[in-house]
Amino acid sequence: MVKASKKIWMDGALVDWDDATVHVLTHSLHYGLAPFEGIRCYQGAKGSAIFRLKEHVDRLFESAHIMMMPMPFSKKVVMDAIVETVRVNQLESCYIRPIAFIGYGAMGVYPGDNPIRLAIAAWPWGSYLGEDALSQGIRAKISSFTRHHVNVSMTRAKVSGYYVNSILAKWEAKKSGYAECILLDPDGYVAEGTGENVFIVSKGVLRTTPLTSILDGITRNSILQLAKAKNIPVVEERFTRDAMYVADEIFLTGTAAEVTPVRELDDRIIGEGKPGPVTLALQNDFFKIVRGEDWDYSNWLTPV
Ligand code: PPE
Repeated sequence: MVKASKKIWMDGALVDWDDATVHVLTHSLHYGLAPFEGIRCYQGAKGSAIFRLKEHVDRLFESAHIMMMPMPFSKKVVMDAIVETVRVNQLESCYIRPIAFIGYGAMGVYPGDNPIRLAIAAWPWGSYLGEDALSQGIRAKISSFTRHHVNVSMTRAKVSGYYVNSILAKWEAKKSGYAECILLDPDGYVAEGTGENVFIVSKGVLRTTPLTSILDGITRNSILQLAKAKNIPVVEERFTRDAMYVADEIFLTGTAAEVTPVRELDDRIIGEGKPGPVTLALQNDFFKIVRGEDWDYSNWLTPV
């Protein structure tokens, strides 16, 4: 159950949590076109700060642009509104969900000039993939569902409707007793998790899927930068599921999932069956940065 906070920002004003409702004929509810973001705010030594706010707002606007949805507010207004939403709710660390959607008006797939609306909610959200996921790693499977073909879904856009694919895959994984699954692209190469990007470490080289059939994850981008700063060789190229089976380490990245090690894939133990050294080093760097303990990356944080 989501833990309610006090206020939600809707179309330019803060309303009470319980009043943030929409009409049942809201266009996006029927046809799934709602660009959204997931952002985290962390409590650190110097107070709370939002991680890579600008990049998340840029991606929200890119998603809307891809979907031919003119955003009703400027980026500056949206960034300020996100900070304000965290502040009024007096949340020290939280997850922030801005969502743009097509409102009430015409029905039918052509949205015409229905209003474009924007809401921003924030609530406390702990570990995404279970209690010990970050420290022990998770058990994952390869999904029987295929990730979107790039000319069926615009995978660079983070849009609600695309998550039907993720929900189906997640159900299958959970029902089979796994914490998460990884989807392959239509050519059979590794794509991404239901809500995470995928990394493998093989013989000291860090590999991740290229941006062809996946969401351009902001955590992924952060990890790539951190790995380069550590002089870890990094390759962005396609790889197969069996390359994952024989990898020394696997981990998933995402705003919600943060940096989650994978200790088992399709019932095969990965590496030593526990988070590996490269994963742990990058995870450690990541958490230091989000908690404001690494000044080199203070420009990734927006104080609340
Ligand atoms: N791929 C997908 C499909 C995805 O949904 C996410 C984020 C990522 C990669 C990683 O992107 P980034 O957060 O920018 O590093 N998934 C969001 C939604 C999760 C949910 O269940 O809701 C998230 O992590 O906020």
